[in-house]
Amino acid sequence: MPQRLELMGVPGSPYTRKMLALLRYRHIPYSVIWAGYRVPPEGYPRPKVKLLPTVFFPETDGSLTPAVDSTPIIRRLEKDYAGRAALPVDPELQFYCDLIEDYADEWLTKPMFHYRWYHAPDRANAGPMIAYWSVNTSPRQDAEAFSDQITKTQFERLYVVGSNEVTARTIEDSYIRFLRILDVLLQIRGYVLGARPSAADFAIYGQLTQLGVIEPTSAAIMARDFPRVRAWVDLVEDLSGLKSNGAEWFSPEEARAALGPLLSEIGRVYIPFLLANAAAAERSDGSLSAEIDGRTWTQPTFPYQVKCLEALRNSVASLPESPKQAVAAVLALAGCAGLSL
Ligand SMILES: N[C@@H](CCC(=O)N[C@@H](CS)C(=O)NCC(=O)O)C(=O)O
Repeated sequence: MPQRLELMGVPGSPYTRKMLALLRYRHIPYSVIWAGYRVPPEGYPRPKVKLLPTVFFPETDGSLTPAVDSTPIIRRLEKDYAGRAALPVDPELQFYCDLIEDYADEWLTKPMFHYRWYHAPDRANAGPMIAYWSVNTSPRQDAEAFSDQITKTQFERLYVVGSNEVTARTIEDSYIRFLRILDVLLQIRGYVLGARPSAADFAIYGQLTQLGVIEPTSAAIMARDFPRVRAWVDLVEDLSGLKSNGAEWFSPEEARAALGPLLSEIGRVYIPFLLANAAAAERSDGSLSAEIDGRTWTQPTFPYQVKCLEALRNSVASLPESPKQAVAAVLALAGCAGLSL
């Protein structure tokens, strides 16, 4: 029996939910360690960077190797486990999967963090949830104290994702536009890249498990105006029973037609942000200021997202000639030309 993969995470972590749904779909045996304080249990190795989820890979000598960052972990699992792949084989579709997964992980997480901590009713909801996700048996007094502390800390960290009075409208408008685009896209074949789920679907699902379920303000918008998307979140929770036989990906031609609106949305908000972030890092500026969606966007420079831009550019550059030309045309049309050097 293959040893079960062990994953440490919390229900309130969009990336934890992304990974759990992917493991279920791919029939990869796993155990989840609910660890609120991101501290591995006794006897487990600590990852270099404390991030949730942390996946513990079993080594042949019985030891465990901790890994963080869902994107490279998913690509390792594609190699380690056969069948029910979550990455398309076609190089052009694989690029769209890389781009949309990154947009969900790095931009959609801005509305997720914003809607959790910006508005008072959402803050009042999130604090206690995090307290009881961490220690569900916690005496009420302790939970309230932890809730107050984490609420204060996270509220004061809103600027890290760029959430402030000026950008609040930019963030909230981008969330609603995304839901409208996803609602239309899902009608075509049920998932973002065809009739079977991809890493991009699980990344989107991860953020929507919070935006559409936990945060009252964003969840109310999704339930009222986009019930299809709200229902989709529950379906993707567990796709272990989904029969993948014959369920096909879009052809490159179908993908170009279907993904236009989503790629334009990525070109409208995420790519301008990525380029401004990389330029600020290049200048060793501690913060970036850019125009996004007609409003000023200011936030601290984010080194990890400089790597995201590099990875996306490498993903374009490593495409075979003919898909590369097709992708370059699609990116230019969508305002994402900054990805193809
Ligand atoms: N790129 C990482 C992001 C993981 C991440 O940021 N996780 C959050 C919880 S959702 C975390 O651990 N944040 C650490 C912190 O808030 O300091 C992934 O895809 O796994």
